[in-house]
Amino acid sequence: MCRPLGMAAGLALHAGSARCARLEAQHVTNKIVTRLCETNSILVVNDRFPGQTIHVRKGDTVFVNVYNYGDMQLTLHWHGVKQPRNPWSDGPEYVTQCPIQPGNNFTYEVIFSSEEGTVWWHAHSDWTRNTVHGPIVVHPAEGTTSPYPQPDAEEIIILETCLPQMHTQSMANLEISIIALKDASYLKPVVTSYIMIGPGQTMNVLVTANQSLGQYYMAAHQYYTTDIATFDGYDKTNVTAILQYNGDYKPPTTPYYPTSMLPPSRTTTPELASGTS
Ligand SMILES: [Cu+2]
Repeated sequence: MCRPLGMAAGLALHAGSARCARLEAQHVTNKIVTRLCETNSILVVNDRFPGQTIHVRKGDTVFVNVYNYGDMQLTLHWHGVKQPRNPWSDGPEYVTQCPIQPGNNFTYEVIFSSEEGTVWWHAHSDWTRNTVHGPIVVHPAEGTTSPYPQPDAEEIIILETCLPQMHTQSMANLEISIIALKDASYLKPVVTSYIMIGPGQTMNVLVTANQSLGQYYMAAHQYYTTDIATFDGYDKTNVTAILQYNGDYKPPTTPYYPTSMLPPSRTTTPELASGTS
């Protein structure tokens, strides 16, 4: 028997017992958001941007009721969720369903089968995905644990972009182990000082806090896969955040910045070898 769960605290679901959860698309044209000095009215779900994190367990089946109170049609897609033999809840508009019209609702049956890690959900109609999206954290099934050391803390970092570009991200001197490269599939840990992530991709990484107490920048920039000279029409500002140690220390005047760890942008266009065939 399904019963609705409150969405304010996210979805807390347990393996073996399919329970209902409800997402509402509301106040679609009324949410005024200011980012980078620009104020706009945007489409949001449950009045939040980015959208809320949905927590599930591997093996869960989640029913999501979508109520479209906005003025644009949309669908929701569960990015990275394989949903074997369940295409009718996959979400691509005009492929497996018609868009949910304003004033209508639709219930998705989302089957979490083999995924474990972080994936995400997003709208799938025109540009609605720009603002209608959020993370999905698939926890290990009840009674099981992940094959990696349990971290002291967990954070979700979303890199927003309006460009279909790769990004590289680094955390000053902190060791990063990639444990899931794509769509919540575990892999043998890859130790690195930076990650390269593509549009729509999710990664699970373990960060080892092996530096002295202090504040450290994490930084990301776009990675250009063609002639960099052609990309001069927009802002290339790096995106940064500060990772801060707890404890008793005098913060540096400027947090450490991972300049040397971010690989340079460069063309990856294949070059023809000359003189050989
Ligand atoms: Cu997607």
